[in-house]
Amino acid sequence: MCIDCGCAPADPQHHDHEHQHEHGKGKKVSIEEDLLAKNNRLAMNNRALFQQQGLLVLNLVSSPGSGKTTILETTLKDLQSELSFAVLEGDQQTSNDADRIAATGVPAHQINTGAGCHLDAHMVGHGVEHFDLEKTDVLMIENVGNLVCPASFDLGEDAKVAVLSVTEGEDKPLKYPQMFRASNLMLINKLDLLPHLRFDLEKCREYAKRVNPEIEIIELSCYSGEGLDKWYDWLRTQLAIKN
Ligand SMILES: Nc1nc2c(ncn2[C@@H]2O[C@H](COP(=O)(O)OP(=O)(O)O)[C@@H](O)[C@H]2O)c(=O)[nH]1
Ligand SMILES: [Mg+2]
Repeated sequence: MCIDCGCAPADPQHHDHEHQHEHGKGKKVSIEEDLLAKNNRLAMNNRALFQQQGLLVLNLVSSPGSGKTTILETTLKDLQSELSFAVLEGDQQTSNDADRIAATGVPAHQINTGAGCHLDAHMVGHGVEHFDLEKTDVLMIENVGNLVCPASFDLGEDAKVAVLSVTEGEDKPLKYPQMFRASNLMLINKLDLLPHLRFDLEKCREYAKRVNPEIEIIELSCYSGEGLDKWYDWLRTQLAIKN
């Protein structure tokens, strides 16, 4: 486990950095393996529960400010008459995002991770105790904002959805390959800002496919509404596959 951030990243460079600490290599690696093995067991339990309830579960991951909460707010407003949602909000501190979601009328629960840089399966297992899963079609999980730690932690979700906004630069899939490899879908958000930037959409798509040839890509803007219909169709398709 990383002393600095409390997570178990899969990045070998991160491990090299750890080895400069006083702990022995073997011991550190085995603590990481235990942590991830325990998380994977709990994620399996979550997945079994979600399966039993016919629940579609999406885990939204991104750097801070790419638009996860805005995408959720927009999606809930547009689709809540068609589907029943519940939302788990992960953040280190504050209940700001859960408050924003609750304002749409959808059940929301905030999980504060404190110093932790990601949600884990244990937190999610307890978080869903706040919802009536029998009456829920889709559980949305907004993970803590960063493109590193959440990649290593299975929450029992059906898919990770990586949100990348055009203000972040097209090279991010190459810089954070673990995250884009672990994700089933990449949403490129804030398309409305493209005229003001030098973001290369074509390159971004190519970089994402280079690290994960299977990844699906949808471009959208919560402000202009462009591309939202494709995201909603993707969501409906996932639900149909599940049930
Ligand atoms: N221009 C533009 N801004 C957006 C869009 N979506 C979100 N934002 C803004 O980006 C900022 C961060 O959004 P937020 O949803 O809080 O990001 P999060 O940290 O990933 O949850 C807010 O000021 C949003 O209004 C979009 O499609 N276009
Ligand atoms: Mg947010």
